[in-house]
Amino acid sequence: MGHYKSNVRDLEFNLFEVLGIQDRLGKGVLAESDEETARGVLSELNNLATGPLAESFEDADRNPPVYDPKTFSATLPESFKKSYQQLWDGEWWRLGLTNKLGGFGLPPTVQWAASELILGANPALYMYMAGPNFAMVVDQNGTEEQQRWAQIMIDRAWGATMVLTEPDAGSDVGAGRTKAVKQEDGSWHIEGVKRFITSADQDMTENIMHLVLARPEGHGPGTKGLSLFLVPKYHFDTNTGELGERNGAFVTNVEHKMGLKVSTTCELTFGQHGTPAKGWLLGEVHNGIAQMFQVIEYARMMVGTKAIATLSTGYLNALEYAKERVQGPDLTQQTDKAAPRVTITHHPDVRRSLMLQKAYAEGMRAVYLYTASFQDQVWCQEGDEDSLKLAERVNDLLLPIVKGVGSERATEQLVQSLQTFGGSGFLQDYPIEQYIRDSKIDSLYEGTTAIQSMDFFFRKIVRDKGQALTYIAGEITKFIEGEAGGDSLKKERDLLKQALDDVQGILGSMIGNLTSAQEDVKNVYKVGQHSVRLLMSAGDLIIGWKLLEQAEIALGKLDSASGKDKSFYEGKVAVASFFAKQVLPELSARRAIAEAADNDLMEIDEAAF
Ligand code: ST9
Ligand code: FAD
Repeated sequence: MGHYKSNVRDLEFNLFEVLGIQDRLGKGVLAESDEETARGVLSELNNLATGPLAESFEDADRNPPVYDPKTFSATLPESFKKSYQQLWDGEWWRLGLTNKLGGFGLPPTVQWAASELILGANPALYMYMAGPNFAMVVDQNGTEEQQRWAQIMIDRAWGATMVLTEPDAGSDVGAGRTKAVKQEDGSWHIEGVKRFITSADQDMTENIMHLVLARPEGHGPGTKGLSLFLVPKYHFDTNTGELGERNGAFVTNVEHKMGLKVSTTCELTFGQHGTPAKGWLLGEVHNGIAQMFQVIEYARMMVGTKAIATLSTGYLNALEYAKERVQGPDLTQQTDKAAPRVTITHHPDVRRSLMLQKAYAEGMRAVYLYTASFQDQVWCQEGDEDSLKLAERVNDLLLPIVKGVGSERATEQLVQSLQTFGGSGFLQDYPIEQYIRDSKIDSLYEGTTAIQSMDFFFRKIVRDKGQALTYIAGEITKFIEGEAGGDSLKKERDLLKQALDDVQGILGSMIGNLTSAQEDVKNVYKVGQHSVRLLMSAGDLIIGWKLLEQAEIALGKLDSASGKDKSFYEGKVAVASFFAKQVLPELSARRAIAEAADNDLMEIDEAAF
């Protein structure tokens, strides 16, 4: 058996029993698909993920890519290339594409559920497969000529990258200094050094299209002065795609990392090795940061899903181990030295930890699929203009939760998965130590958690005038007032109500501080001190709500269920109740902290740290 333990049952529960996505299938852009197609995709991909894709996960970690500075090239391990080829040959890259570009005609909910399987089995494979998806952004924003390039990118299976970060411009993308100089033939010469660029070199595709942010000469400061350029590794015949001369974008280093080693993280140097780095302005318009955010939004969803996928397999590995590991007597017999030894699932603390891992793995899965359901509405262009706008806003509001909360909770709970293994978890005999190393990056790239929290508060709540948030709060209130789950979930609904009130309390105090910053600007520091607290608390609230919603559905099915299904539904009720009772009350303490905000922290002399 490989390392990857998937949870197709839970994916299907979310898609068909909770979200009811089958009602959307078979119509409009989804005309070609039905429930059977969607289930078939998950089942087929699950076989591939748990088998050939997972197979190279460990080998590619122990034998990472090799960089050759003489040729500016990176060579990937053979085992990994084999997995990639199988993924590519199965045409799974079509999953995320529109029908126009040759997609399977499945909605984002199914696309992301399927993505979880690849991301849990071997996440770097997914990232190297960015070419077709990035081509879609080129197609959507490009000139007629560039739309042809997008088709070439897909037809010829090219790789692609997103190129923002520089040594002095990480979170602060607008500090980027890479410049673009217009040429007489309409192209641009790009000059500068970018760093930490994922997949900027590999030996699996004949070409790589870099999507690069650079500042045209004379343009203003900040992100708004940046434009997006298409910079291919090799020039190509724009009619046939045949490769030509090498372009002047060279990988000048590949980083040595804590984890996710097979995913190359590259320094990418433009125009400094005797060959100009030629680029073409996307869509011939200077709108770089907005165009790049189309890629970023996709990538943030991907990073959150990757983290959650890893937590899920971490939990399921820990659960399997705990069911077999015998250690110590039952706590009720601790004084009896001759008492029989029990499996560690009998110990209250192990049960607590496993149930918390399950809560975050399944709760965050519910959140990312709920988020994707708003993407479904947009994908299908369902509803009037107002409801489409609302769907976009709600998706935008939830993205920092999927990415920021998903990655933070995965990191934290994977440490608990390792703990379940005792000392054995520390060994490379089990996959958990690699999971921890490989998933730590998720809270860092695509905007750190602090950046996600500021995006959540300033852009997705304040700038949105609370519209998306009001919708979510309304849905939670409806759930509570509708007495979902009847008497069986009464206590839990009360706890959810209190949690909603607490998050509103945290938010209220932050809005108050923001408003008072008009008189004393330093009050905005109080907002900055608590923005991650708000993000994590909103995450817990939505996880708690989604778990209870699942519990309500499970309660309705328990009577007629038997065997594995019965256990599955019992687990749904148990985990929701556990989370409501053991996690949600923590929000009251967090609220008290936020409401007592002061600026003492900001007054402390740096030397005193
Ligand atoms: C990175 C890559 O880290 C990591 C891994 C990559 C892997 C790639 C592979 C992808 C997978 C694909 C695989 C497909 C396979 C498919 C297979 C299927 C099975 N939303 O607030 P302002 C825009 S890359 C939307 O003033 P500042 C907006 O246009 C590096 N737009 O910002 C706005 O204008 P306006 C990642 C947004 O103060 C403008 O920006 N790096 C949003 O100038 C200015 O906004 C980062 O993420 C948004 N949320 O700049 C950087 N926010 O306001 C993190 C802004 O008029 N730093 N815009 O609408 C930040 O995000 C900063 O907050 C900042 C601040 C740069 C935006
Ligand atoms: P910094 O921005 O210097 O942040 C350092 C710390 O300060 C963080 O804790 C951060 O949260 C905090 N901080 C910074 N600014 C603020 C603020 N205003 N308020 C509060 N806290 C703040 N980039 C690409 O363009 N393309 C890629 O493909 C890509 N892939 C990557 C792959 C890997 C493995 C890595 C490590 C990075 C990758 N990146 C990529 C870059 C990545 O997006 C950045 O590392 C990330 O955005 C953070 O920037 P930084 O590392 O410069 O940290």
